[in-house]
Amino acid sequence: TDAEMQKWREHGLGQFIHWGVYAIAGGHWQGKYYPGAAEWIRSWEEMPKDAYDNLYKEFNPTDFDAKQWAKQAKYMGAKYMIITTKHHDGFCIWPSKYTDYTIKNTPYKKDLLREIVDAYDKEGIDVYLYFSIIDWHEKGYRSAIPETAEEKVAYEEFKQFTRNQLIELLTDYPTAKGLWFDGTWDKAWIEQVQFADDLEKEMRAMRPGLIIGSRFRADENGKRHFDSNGDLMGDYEQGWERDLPNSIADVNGNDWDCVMTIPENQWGYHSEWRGYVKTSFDLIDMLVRSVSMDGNFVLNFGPDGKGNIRPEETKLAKEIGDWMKINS
Ligand code: FUL
Repeated sequence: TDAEMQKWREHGLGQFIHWGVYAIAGGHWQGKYYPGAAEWIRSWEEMPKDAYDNLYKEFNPTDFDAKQWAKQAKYMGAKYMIITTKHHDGFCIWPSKYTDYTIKNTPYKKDLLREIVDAYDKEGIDVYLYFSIIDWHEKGYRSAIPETAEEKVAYEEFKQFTRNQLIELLTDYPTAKGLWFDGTWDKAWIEQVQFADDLEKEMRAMRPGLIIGSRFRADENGKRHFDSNGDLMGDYEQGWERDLPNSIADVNGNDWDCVMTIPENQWGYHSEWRGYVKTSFDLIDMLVRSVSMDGNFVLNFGPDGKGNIRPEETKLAKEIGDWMKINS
C-alpha cells in the first residue's frame, strides 16, 4: 500500500547480506580459485555437485552474532536490510518443513533467519527476504520448459514447493516487510504467468502492505530490473558498475533500488577478492547519486562460513556511518 511504499522510498540506504553454505567454500575448491561469483560455485564444472550438496553438514557458524551485525548496519545508517533466505543452491537458512536441505540439519541447528530478523527488528531496521526461484537442489526445478510428462509433473510439484515455502516464510516471519525475488529469468518460470499472478494475490491477501520486488515478474529482456511502480520495487543489480541511471529522467517515476557489491561481482563470501574493490568514497558517491534520483542504495556484505563480517566490510560500514552522521 502507499504507506508502506512511502516508508520504503525514504529509506535511502540499505544493507544486503548474502550468506549460505557457499561461504564455506569461499570461492575455492580443493585449493583452486573460482573466478565467478562465490555464491555460484556449485555451477562451476570443477565443483562436484554432491560434494557441494554435502557441504552444509559442515556449516557451523559459531562466530555468528546477529546483534553485532545489526548494530553495525545501524551504525552504517541502513534503514532496511535484505537477507538471502535461499539462494540458487537451494539451501534454506530457516528450518523449512518442506525440505531437509536447511539449517536445521547442520551442526549449527538453530534458525539463522530468526536470529537475524529478531536482531534487526530490535534495531528498527526493516527486514526484506531475498528468495531465489532457481533451486539447484530441488528435483523438480528446471531452467528450460519441461517437456516430458514426467518433467511436467515434477515441475508442478516444484511450483507447489515454491508456494509452500513462500507462505511459510510470510507466516513464520511476520515482521518481514517484503520479498526480494531472484532467479526468475528461467524459461520455465517465465511461462508461469498465471501461477505467479495467483501466488502474488495470495501473498498480498495474507499480508496487506507486503512489498514485492519487480523481479518476481521477469521477462526475457531483462526488464525485471527496472520496471516497477505501485507496490513493486524495481532494482538495478550492480555486480559491476554498470546501469546506474544517468539522470532522473531515466527513472521515469518508478521505484527502484540499486544493489551493490564491494568487490567486482562477488555477493557471497570469496576469500580472495581480485580486481577493483570500491572505497567508501565510491560507495558514498553512488549512495548520493541513487538518492538524488529517488532510489535506494543497498550495499552488499558477504559474511564468511563462521559468521564473521570481513574486516574490509566492517571498515567501510564504519566510514559510511561516520559520513552519514554528519551529512544525512
Ligand atoms: C543475481 C544472482 O545471480 C547473484 O548471485 C546475486 O544474488 C544478485 C543480487 O542477483 O541475479
